[in-house]
Amino acid sequence: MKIGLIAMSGVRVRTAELAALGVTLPGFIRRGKVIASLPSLGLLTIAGLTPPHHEVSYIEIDDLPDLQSLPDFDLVAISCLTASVMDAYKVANAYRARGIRVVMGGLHVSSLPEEALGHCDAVVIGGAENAWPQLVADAERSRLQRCYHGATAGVFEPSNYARPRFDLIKGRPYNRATIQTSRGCPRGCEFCAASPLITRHFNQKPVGLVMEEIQSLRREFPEPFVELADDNTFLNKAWGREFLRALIPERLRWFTETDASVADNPELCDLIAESGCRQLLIGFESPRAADLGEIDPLGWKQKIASRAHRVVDTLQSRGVSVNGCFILGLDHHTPEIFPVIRDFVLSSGLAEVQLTVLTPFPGSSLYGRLEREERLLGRQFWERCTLFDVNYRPARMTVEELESGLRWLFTELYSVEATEQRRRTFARMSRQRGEVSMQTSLEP
Ligand code: B12
Repeated sequence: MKIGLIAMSGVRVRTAELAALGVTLPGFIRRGKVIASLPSLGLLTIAGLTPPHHEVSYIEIDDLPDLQSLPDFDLVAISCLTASVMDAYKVANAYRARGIRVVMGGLHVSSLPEEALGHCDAVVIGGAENAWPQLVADAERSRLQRCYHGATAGVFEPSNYARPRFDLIKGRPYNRATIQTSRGCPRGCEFCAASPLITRHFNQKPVGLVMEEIQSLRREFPEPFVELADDNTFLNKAWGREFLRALIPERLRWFTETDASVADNPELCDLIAESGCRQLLIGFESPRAADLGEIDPLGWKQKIASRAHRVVDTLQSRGVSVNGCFILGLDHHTPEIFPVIRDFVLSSGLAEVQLTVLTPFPGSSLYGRLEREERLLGRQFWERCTLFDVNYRPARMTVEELESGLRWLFTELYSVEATEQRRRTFARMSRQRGEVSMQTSLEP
């Protein structure tokens, strides 16, 4: 069969003023440009799971093209996130109108399979592992079922695992590529809409397998900038040390998301710096522990909130920049939170900052709670699930106050001056310890 793997790609923001602001704010637009060019690791993994006698093509769709111009296949597999699912449905409908079978999967589809089945022939709930090979065999015999369930445990065991097909993107102009070292996270954050939506367990890839993937990526992209597509890379500190020791000889530049507990482990931090890590993205969510109640049911983030400055200092003094993430519109937030976050960012010396609004993605615990509390603004607001558009009624401010506070904070923290100031502070912090890396930029 000829199988078309279609990724709904690109970054998205609906609120016009924010989109316009993004064009002029260097800190924001720089990160936007850098991340926007990532390929879909999910579909490259699916390509790896496909028996070799099938011909697979990998296509990305950012803005919807003329749907008649899309190439023909025997089977089309579409991957999308919530923000792009409505576009994905249009692509699916167009293919089905031509009599071409369409399969969908990913985080949104796994949360709302019935909705997706209104637009496609079959869905995979969960990861593609342990589902895709059967699905392809069924499609080959024209016996496609409506619903397949992927593995949620043992995802990286040999019976389920396949190496992503990086050869499919060879020569394309990506400025970075993703490798996944783990799937899932046990921290239980209420807003989480990442891989815990597709796996009930924390799955860790053996270090040897990660290194093989890095080698395989390097055959296509000799000097890659690697972004680890994990939710929380260094949950397991012993695994982390083993991985980083293996990574050092590779002399890679890399980035990942993890939690603040890395900073409790000086040896791990030394290895992170030594192995070429340019930046760690860490969710502080709010500077005040008291704000974190609802979103942190296990109390873990509340415990470390008072140590946030030390976390930044521990990593940045080693030359690893920290991208601190803050979520605006938590239930304890009043309009006073905006200057509080600005002051925290400035006083901590954070090299980079990510500001987003609380977003009820379907499938998340947050969505369930806000739905029960009748605080969701409308139904099927999927195109607004961008992390920048407000889709719910905040508890202690109006929607307008949240939107204007976000715009204010954007201009305060993503201006040329603020961005330069953060770079200088980071350079000073890393110099103080005599570390080598002055590189603050995520750009390869
Ligand atoms: C890389 C990445 C991107 C890349 C590439 C996305 C892509 N096409 O895969 C880019 C830069 C384009 C991107 C953009 C955005 N992203 Co993003 N991104 C990520 C990131 C960091 C890693 C995703 C990843 O590679 N996972 C690993 C792969 C292996 O997993 P997977 O894609 O889920 O695929 C598996 C299964 O889901 C399944 N599967 C997936 N697709 C399909 C399709 C079929 C047919 C089948 C059978 C199975 C299947 O099989 C795969 C293997 O098991 C995650 C955060 C994280 N830490 O995970 C956020 C994340 C996915 N992004 C997120 C968001 C919000 C966005 C944006 C809306 C941001 C914005 N404002 O623009 C946009 C939306 C883009 C769009 N067009 O929809 C949210 C998604 C929440 C949600 N439920 O929708 C996440 C979870 C981050 C977060 N803060 O919560 N993103």
